[in-house]
Amino acid sequence: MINSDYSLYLVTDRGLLQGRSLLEEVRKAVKGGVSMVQLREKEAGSREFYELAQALQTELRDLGVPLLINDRLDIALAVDADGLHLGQEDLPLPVARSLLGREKIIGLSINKREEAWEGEKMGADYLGVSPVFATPTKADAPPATGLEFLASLRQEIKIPLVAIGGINKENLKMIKETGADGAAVISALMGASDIEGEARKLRQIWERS
Ligand code: TZP
Ligand code: MG
Repeated sequence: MINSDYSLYLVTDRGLLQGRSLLEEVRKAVKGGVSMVQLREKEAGSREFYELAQALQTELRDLGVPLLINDRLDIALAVDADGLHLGQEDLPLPVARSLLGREKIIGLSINKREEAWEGEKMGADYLGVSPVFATPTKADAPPATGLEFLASLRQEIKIPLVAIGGINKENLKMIKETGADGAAVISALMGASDIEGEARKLRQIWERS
């Protein structure tokens, strides 16, 4: 059984690393308190994506931290990743489930109440509420849902909710207070020169809120 701790969820973007090594930065982030990692590399070709996924999966399995693959079911299967994260435009969740099986984690991005209900009904393991705040990191993101949406969803949805979009040290406490199970971040960690220190700060805020 995979340990599903969504509390501090790192989503990768090598574009923000300014030449730093992805593997090394992820290792440091985990040391600082990241509990889950999603490989999301929009610019990578299939071969490169596969090689990154393989290297990360080997590393993270040793550290006991799950690796999810963004969008690419084939890559998730090829490296026996712990799970897959799907958007509304990606493969239908039931199709991914039938190929990955019950044991793997499948997450779904949602921006609307109906998408959340449907995701829960289809058997998602968690929902990525996206984006909670406006963010420059994802240019094609739908409008921000805001905190009230997240809090109200918490009353209706039983599966874990992970907030994403514009989350940082200043607003993490408010995310926790909605009852969300976790916060996913890209720039707050991938853009930090001391990723381990930043992860530790976010972890502390989460634990103390
Ligand atoms: N999906 C919704 S918002 C987002 C994704 C991938 C980007 C989140 O990045 P950041 O830098 O944490 O706002
Ligand atoms: Mg996608």
